[in-house]
Amino acid sequence: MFMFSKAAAVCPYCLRELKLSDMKFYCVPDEDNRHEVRRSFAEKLKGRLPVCKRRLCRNHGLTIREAVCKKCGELLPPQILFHNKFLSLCAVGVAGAGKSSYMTTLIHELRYSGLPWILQAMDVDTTRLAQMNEQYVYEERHCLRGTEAGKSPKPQLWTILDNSVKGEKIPTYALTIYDGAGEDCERIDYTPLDSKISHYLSGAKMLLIMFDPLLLSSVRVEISHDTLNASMATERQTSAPANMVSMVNSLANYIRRNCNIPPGKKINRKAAVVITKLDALNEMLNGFASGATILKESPHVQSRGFVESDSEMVDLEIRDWLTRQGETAFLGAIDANFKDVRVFGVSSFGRPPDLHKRLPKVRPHRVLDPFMWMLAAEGVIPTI
Ligand SMILES: Nc1nc2c(ncn2[C@@H]2O[C@H](COP(=O)(O)OP(=O)(O)OP(=O)(O)O)[C@@H](O)[C@H]2O)c(=O)[nH]1
Ligand SMILES: [Mg+2]
Ligand SMILES: [Zn+2]
Ligand SMILES: [Zn+2]
Repeated sequence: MFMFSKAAAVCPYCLRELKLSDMKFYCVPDEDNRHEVRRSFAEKLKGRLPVCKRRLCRNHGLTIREAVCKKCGELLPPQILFHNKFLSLCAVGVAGAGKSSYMTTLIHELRYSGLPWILQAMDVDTTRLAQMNEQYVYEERHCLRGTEAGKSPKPQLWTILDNSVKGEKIPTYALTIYDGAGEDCERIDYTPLDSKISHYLSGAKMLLIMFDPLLLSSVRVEISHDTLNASMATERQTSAPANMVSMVNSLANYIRRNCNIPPGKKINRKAAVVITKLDALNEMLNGFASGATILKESPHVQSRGFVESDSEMVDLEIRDWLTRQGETAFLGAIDANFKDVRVFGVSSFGRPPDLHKRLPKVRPHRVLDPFMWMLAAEGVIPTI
C-alpha cells in the first residue's frame, strides 16, 4: 500500500505545500456520480488515501480516485502526494518561439531515448495532450498549432519512475510542465494575468526562457525566405523582432512582485535560456563554427549524468554567438535578474519544416540538456 514519501508534496496548480489533510477526497462510481469520502482514524494514522465506505456504492472498499486541493479548489490526481521529488518546468517566450514543439519532443525523448526512466501521465488530460501532440508531430509530421492565449493552460502532470536505482523501492518523481501561450508572456507586465498563470511563473523550480533566434535581424538577412517562413508561426509571429530584453525584465519584475523579492536582489531560481530552432542557423555563414560543441551530439544521456564541461562550453559558444549578433542586452538582462543562469541551444525537429509546415523525420538535437541540468541540481542524476 501507499507510504508517505519524505519530500513535501506540492499542489501543481497553486504550488503550495500539500498534505493529505489539505485534500478533499471523492469516490467517482460513474461519470454522473461522485461523493465525498472522509478519512477514517486508521487511514489518518497510517497516512493513507481513504477507501469508499458507502455500502451500496460499486466502489465500496476501493481507494478513491479523485481529490481536490482545499487551498485552490483544483482537481488533483491523489497519487501526486506519493513522490520522492517534485520537479516543475515553466516555459516562457514570445508567441511562436517553439515552446510547445520543444515540450513535445522533450517528452518523446524522455520516453524513447534509452534513459532508465519510465514516464507515466498522472491524469487523463496529460495523456490526451501528449497523444495528440505526439501524433501531430511524429506521425502526421506537421507543426503544432499555437497555444491558445488568454486562458491558463492545464499543466501536464507526469510521474517518472527511476529504474536506475536498484532495490525494492523505485524512486518516483512528479514532473509538472507549464507551457502557456506566448501572447500572454508578451503582455505580462500590463495585463492582469490569470492567477493560475502567475502561480506557475512564480513557483516553478526551473524557468525555460525560450529565445527564438529567427527574430534577430542579423539572422534574418542571412537565412533564406523559405527556411524563415517555414520556421515561424506565420499566423502569429510578425517579422518585427520582439523585444526579448523587455520581456525578460517584465518577467523578472513580475516574479519579484509575486514573491516579494526586492528589486536589487537576484531571483533565486534556475533559469535555462534556451535558443530554439538551431537547425535553421546552419545556413548562416556567420553561425557556429563547424567543430563547435553545440553542433555535436549531446553527451549527457550516454554518460548517464550531466556533463558539466560540455554544458559550460555550449553556454560559452552561444553567449559568444549572441554577442556577435549584438544581443548583449538580452544576456545582460538575464544575468542581472537571475542568480543561476545557463544557456542552452536546441532544435526540436532537427531540420526546418517545409513550406507547408510538414516535418522531415524528427531528429531532436540536445532537447534533453536543460532538463538534465535541473535533474543534476536536484540530485536525481550525478554531475560529471
Ligand atoms: N526550424 C525549426 N522551426 C521550429 C522548431 N520548433 C518550432 N519551429 C517553428 O516554430 C513554430 C512555432 O512553434 P510552437 O512550438 O508552436 O511555438 P510556441 O512557442 O509554443 O508558440 P505559442 O504557443 O504561440 O506561444 C512552428 O510552427 C515551427 O514552424 C525547430 O526546432 N526548428
Ligand atoms: Mg505553444
Ligand atoms: Zn492547490
Ligand atoms: Zn463510493
